[in-house]
Amino acid sequence: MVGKRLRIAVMSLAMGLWSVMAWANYSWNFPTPATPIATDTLHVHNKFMIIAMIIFFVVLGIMIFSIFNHRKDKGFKAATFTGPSTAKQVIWTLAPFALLLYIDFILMGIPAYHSVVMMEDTKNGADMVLKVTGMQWRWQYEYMDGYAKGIKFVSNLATPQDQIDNKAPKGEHYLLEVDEPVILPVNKKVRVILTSNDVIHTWWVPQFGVARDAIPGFLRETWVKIEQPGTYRGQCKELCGKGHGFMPVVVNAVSEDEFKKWADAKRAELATASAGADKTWSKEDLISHGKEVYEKNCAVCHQLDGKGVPPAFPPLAGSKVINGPIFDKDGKLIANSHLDRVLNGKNVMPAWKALLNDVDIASVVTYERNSFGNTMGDMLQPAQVKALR
Ligand SMILES: [Cu+2]
Repeated sequence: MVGKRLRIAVMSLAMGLWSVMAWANYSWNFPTPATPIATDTLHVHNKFMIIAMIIFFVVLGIMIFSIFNHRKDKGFKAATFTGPSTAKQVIWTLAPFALLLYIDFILMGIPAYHSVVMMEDTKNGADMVLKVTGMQWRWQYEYMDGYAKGIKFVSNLATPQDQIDNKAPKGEHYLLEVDEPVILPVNKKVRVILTSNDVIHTWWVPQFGVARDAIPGFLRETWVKIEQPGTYRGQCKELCGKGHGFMPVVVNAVSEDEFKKWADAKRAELATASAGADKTWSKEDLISHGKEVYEKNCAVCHQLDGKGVPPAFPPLAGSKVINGPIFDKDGKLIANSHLDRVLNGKNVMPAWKALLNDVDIASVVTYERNSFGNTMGDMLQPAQVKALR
C-alpha cells in the first residue's frame, strides 16, 4: 500500500515537473507591451494584482491568527451578538466597508476608468485609418486615407499544409505566419475599423493590448500606436468555424520612410496585376497561376485535392457546376454557373470579386475546370472577368 502511494507521489511529482518544463516557453505575465493601451492595461493589471494579493494575505493572516489565538481550549467562546450595537462595533463594521469602497472606486476605479477611456478614444489625433475585414478564414486590410490610401489586400495563412498535417517539422511561427502582413508606421496613431463578411471574428494582437470583435453588418473600432518597429503576431480570438485556428494576424511596424517605400511598391504591384487583365493569357499560365490562387484561398474549404468536406464545403472534383457552361449563347453570365459562384459567392462561399483581381479569378476558374479530374478543357480570360465588373 505504502509502495503504491509512493509510486503515485513520485509520478505526480515527475508529471508536475514536466508540465513546468513544458510551460517554460510561456511568460507568466502579459507579453511585452507595444502600444500605450497595452502599457496602460499592464499597469492596471499589476496594480490590481498587488492590491488583491495584499487583501488576500491580510485576511488570511487575521484568519490564521484568530484560529490559533481564539481557541476554545484557551477559554474563548463563539460570539452571540446579532448586529453592531455599540459605537465601537459600528465603526469596526463601517471601516472595512469604507476601505473596500475606497479600494474599488478610487485605488482601482480611477486607473481602470483611465484605461477604458483611452481605449475608446479612437479619433483624437488619429494619423490614419485602417479597415480590417474578417472572413472565413482570412483578414482583408484596406488603407482608407493617408499615403497608402486605396491599397487593399487579403492576408492568408502561410504555414505549409505539410506542417499542419504533421508531415513536416513545425516552423518557428507555426500558424502565426501570413503571405502578406499588414504594414503600419511606428509612432502613428492608427484608427482600426473592424467588420466581417460572414460570422464574428476577433482581431487580436496580444502585444497591442487590443482585441476587438469584427461583427458582420457593424463597424467597430479600436486604435494602435506601435512604439517599436518589429513584427507583431496575433490570432482570431472568436471561434468562427473550421478554419478559426488558421487566420493569424501579422503586423509589421516600420519607420515612416519604409512605410512610404512599401506603399509605393505595393501600389506598383497592384497596378501590374490589374494591367495583367488586359493581355491574353495562355492556358498553361492561367492554370499555374490558378493553382497558387487556389492553394492560398480555396483549399482551406474545398481541400487541396478538390474533394471538399461535404456537405458544408462541396467537392469541386466532378462538380456539376464546374463541369457546366459559364456563358449562355448570347455571352451572358449564367446564374449559379461556376464563375457566378466564384464572383458573387453563395451561402458560406464569399463573393471573391471583392477579394481577388481579374487575373486571379480567371486563373482559379480555369485551374478548377482543368483539375481534380475535371476535364472541361476550356479557359477563362481575365478580360472576360474584367468585363463583368
Ligand atoms: Cu476565428
